[in-house]
Amino acid sequence: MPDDPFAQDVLSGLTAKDKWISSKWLYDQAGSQLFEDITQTRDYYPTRTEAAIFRTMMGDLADITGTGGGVAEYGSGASVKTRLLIEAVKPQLYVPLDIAGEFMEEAVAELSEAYPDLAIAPVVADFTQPVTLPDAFNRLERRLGFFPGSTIGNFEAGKAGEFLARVHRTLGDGAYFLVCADLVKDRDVLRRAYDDSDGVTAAFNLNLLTRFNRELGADFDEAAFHHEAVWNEERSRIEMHLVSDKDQSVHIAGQEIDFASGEHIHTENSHKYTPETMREMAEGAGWTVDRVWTDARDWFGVFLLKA
Ligand code: SAH
Ligand code: AVI
Repeated sequence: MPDDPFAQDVLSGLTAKDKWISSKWLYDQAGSQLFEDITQTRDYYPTRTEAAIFRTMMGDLADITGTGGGVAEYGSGASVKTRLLIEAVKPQLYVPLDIAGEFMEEAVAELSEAYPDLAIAPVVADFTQPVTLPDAFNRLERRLGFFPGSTIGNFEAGKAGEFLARVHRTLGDGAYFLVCADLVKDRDVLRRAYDDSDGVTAAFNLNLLTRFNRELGADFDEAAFHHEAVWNEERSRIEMHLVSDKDQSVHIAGQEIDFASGEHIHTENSHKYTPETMREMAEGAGWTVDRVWTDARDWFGVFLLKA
């Protein structure tokens, strides 16, 4: 087995009986940009629904949490919606945290230009593991965690609760955590959002194979796989898969992997919650639910948790 965690994860996922890859590996430089492109498609409703909720509630949030403290954002990506939060809660320190370091660096450069007085201390880390926030953040009296985008949905159901408990320990007593989750809705709306008519989500998913070729010396033919999005009713989640169009063998990190025609690589879960299932999970992880904001259609929920 190679030392690199990416190579190890990919090899163990592709040699499993049911092939799978953790969705955290979708975010290389190209994948991070493709996600931003998804947010601009007509079919992907979560980002614009969430941003519309933010525009209505950020003033109330600032009244509750106070201003001038620290904000730590998990999976910050391009930090676009963060601006609405920064302008309302006026933090003195912003800690973006992401696995995609280079993409985050570019986002930080743009934010520094827009907010020259804001101190920014980026952390490159994998939040499926324990993470350490900078001392300068931990020392602040007002600490607010921020987890937008419904990225909580990308954890396995049990792992999302474990993550919330870990963040509770990391942020500490008296902290707040603003967690945003996409809610259960009509399955056709969901399916379209994950198989958009512009093909951007398909490109985002297939980019994983391009990444394997570039970073792991693999020889995937991207044209011999296609993107599929399926709603799993029992588990309340949209799943992304890459499906092999034929019997084929692929080489990766010194191993040969066989694919039967129609065989799947499961590449992402996107769980959809209800206000009740989110509350239950947050309380199980030691949080109190302070406020919940949704849109008029109840498509998306913004949950303010208090430690
Ligand atoms: N917060 C932004 C981006 C969401 S996309 C928004 O709401 O639009 C998900 C982000 O989480 C990406 O930037 C991705 O790189 C990051 N991410 C995914 N898995 C991660 C992990 N395990 N650890 C840290 N960051 C992760
Ligand atoms: C980042 N995450 C919340 C997105 C989602 O909706 O699960 C990633 C994504 N996958 C396909 N489209 C968008």
